[in-house]
Amino acid sequence: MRTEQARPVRLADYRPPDWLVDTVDLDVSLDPARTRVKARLSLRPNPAAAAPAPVTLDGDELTPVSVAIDGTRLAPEDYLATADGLTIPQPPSGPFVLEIETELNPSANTKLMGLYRSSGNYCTQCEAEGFRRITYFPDRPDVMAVYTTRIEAAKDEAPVLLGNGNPVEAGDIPGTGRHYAVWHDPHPKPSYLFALVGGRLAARTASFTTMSGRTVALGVYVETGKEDRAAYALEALQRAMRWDEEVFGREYDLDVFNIVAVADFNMGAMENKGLNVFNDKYVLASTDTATDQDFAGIEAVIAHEYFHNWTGDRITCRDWFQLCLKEGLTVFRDQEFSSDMRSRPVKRIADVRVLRGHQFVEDAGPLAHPVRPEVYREINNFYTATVYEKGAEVVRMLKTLLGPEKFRAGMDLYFARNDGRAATIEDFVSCFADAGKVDLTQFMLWYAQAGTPEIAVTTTHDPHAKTLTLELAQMVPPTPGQPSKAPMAIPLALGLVGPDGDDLPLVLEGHGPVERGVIVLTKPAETFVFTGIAERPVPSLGRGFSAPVKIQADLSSDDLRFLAAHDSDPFNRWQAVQTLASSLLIDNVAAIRSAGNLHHDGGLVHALGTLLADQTLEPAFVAQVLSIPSEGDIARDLGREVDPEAIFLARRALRRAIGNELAPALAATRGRMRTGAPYGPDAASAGRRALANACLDLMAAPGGAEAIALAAAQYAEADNMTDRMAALSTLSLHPGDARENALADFLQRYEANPLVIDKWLALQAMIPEAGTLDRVRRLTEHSAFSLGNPNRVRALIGSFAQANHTQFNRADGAGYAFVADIVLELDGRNPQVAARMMTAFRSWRALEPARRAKARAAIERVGAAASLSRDLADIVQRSLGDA
Ligand code: B3K
Ligand code: ZN
Repeated sequence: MRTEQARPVRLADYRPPDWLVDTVDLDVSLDPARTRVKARLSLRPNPAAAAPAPVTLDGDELTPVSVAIDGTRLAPEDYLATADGLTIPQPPSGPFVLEIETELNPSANTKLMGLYRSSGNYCTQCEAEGFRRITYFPDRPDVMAVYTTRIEAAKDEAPVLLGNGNPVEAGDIPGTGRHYAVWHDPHPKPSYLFALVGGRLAARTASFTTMSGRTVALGVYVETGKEDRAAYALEALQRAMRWDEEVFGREYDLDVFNIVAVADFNMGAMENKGLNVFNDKYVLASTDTATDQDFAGIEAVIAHEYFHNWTGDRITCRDWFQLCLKEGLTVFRDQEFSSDMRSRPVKRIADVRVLRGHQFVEDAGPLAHPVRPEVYREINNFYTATVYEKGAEVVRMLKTLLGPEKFRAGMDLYFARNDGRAATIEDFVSCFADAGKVDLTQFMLWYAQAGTPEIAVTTTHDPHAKTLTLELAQMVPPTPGQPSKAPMAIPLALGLVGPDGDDLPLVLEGHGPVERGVIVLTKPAETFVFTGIAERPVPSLGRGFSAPVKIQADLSSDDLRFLAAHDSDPFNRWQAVQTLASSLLIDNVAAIRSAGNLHHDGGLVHALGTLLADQTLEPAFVAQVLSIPSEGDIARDLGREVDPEAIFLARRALRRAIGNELAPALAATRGRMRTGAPYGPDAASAGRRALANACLDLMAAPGGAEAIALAAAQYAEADNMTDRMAALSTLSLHPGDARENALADFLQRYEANPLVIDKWLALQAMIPEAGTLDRVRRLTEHSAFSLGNPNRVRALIGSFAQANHTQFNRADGAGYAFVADIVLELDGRNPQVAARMMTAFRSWRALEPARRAKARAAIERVGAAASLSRDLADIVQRSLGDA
């Protein structure tokens, strides 16, 4: 095999399909190595297309068996079938029925795209282009058809057979040991939403009564024996279904909704119509196997996939450039759901941490791309933080600009106008322009321009005129293929906090009161004058993180401490502490690099102490405040000349200072938070655990024997995974017997549970010590590890490459070389996962010169390998592309 030459696909080249498919009848006879697929497609020429055209269908690694038109088998000269396509040069001029038979080997499918096996069970993954690995098809989302699927299998191998839509019929095939089931999905859908499952599975079931009184049978299917860990997922599904009715007016539309959890899955989960297939990481949970974070993740992903039923399935994407149409919107919806189920401010802080930690980083490097890309070589590489998380921010900005009522009206209009369609971003945004009677032309730049806008703010108070003047300048940095940018429409939610801590009325000179506290920047530079301001207030800018931008304001440390104590916006209270910590850390990184003395910020530690002592605050919020900027945050704020070792040392010094200076307060708070109540995964008790464990971690930061012993005791005595894992994570930062004993104990306790062992792999991969690379190398040989399972790879290799800044970026380059070797090995087996691992190099240009050269060499070595998948080649080429 040679490196696959990928032709770029461009949005500008979009053409409607030549042929439409009205119905698809599939007959799939499952067999480990020889699965037979008979597809019966009713085709008709697309009235919207040009002249009569040949039929060209996509395929990928297919073995054709036969082709027939209207019941007559085609002679070999009448068609061309290869592994990757089927062409019928002279099809009938009108509608016809095309029958195709293919043969597949699901057991040999290590790419986990198309039909494959996981723990012996059969399952499918078709998004983005996996259906073409099952049968020849116009595998593009604007071809929507009604599917009927007959699945047949050996009864002992696959007693459970599931498909999209509603069950129609099932029965035995006498004398063969085989049985079948027929499923019919009345809703036209694109091929990427097709799914089938067959296997030895057990279900937890429930029913849901929709807002109009219909009954839906719900099932969460897991590998037999794991059903007691599926209860939380099922409850989360019921909550999500109710919430979508209440908040978006969206009702479910089939008689059944099934979820199947599988152990081998390339991503989190998949929204196939009526049959969601999940990575079991986002289904299985119990008190002693899952952390609070796992429970929250399950709730969010279950909801996300369910919400796709309307935003993705009923209204799908015209083409893959429109991916954010369903993903950004559905992430926004799941964020809102979690906010309503849990704490809104804490959820917002957590989401912004993720956005900055992944999307801002992506936006600042060679893989930056717009929320709606204009070109791709491999679409699977565009399921990114930009499309998902920044895409969600863009939807959120629409809500901020329009206000909640008009936003809801815009959503209603979107559903009404586009139900059953394959839509575009223009279709979406025009609904908000119409419902809100606003011009969103400039707003569309959020979809087209990559890069994180930067806003510089200067404030001037004039006590005589009683005005506060904000001068704002915006700049969008250049990104690959986009050297210069136009100014964006940026909603900036703000407040002016008066000396007593209360918000002052916002009245704009020449305009009057500011509606909902939101001003909109549209020009490169502009000035806003607020009137009636007698005393100098402290501006609180970008409240609730109203836009995905970086704000550089001329606020003093005193101002920031004031906001930390008084801002009515909890997000900006948290942000004020982060900003204070970040500037100290950046100073100290410079000090370390020039062998100077470290600075101390007593004011910052005091501010933390005040927040810690404030018992009116939500514990989960205080936990977020205590969690100072990560190494990744500091690297991103620096943006250049990144020296991960200096960053680590500066951060460790601050954590030690906090741990030392606030020791009694931390211990007291931890004591208060540990109520001894039995474990429950609810947000309030999770928040108490988060705060208790944040305290423990800081208490142990200075490395004192007493605190380490406390962590060891918590590890040993914990009655839930959250507390046990938190203690282990604290211990992992302190070399010694306590750590090694706990790690050994953990393996022994949870050996039989791969999802729990993933935590053990990940934690060790993140230890910031020189010995870690050897440890990770040894772990790749461990029986608990397998390159064939994406969860194991992400836990061990992903954590090392993406979350261990000092060791992946070892000065000797050995971390880079190791990851490059693994990526090359993985690529032959699972290109999607290999490409994902390779994105760990995406910030290489920001490194200091010595590391930069070593990282570049590793990327170039991967690029020079004899045969690369299209997925990996694309990441390598773009990583090395012009800055
Ligand atoms: N739509 C899927 C992701 C598919 C990824 C294909 N490479 C899950 C989701 O976003 O809900
Ligand atoms: Zn999604």
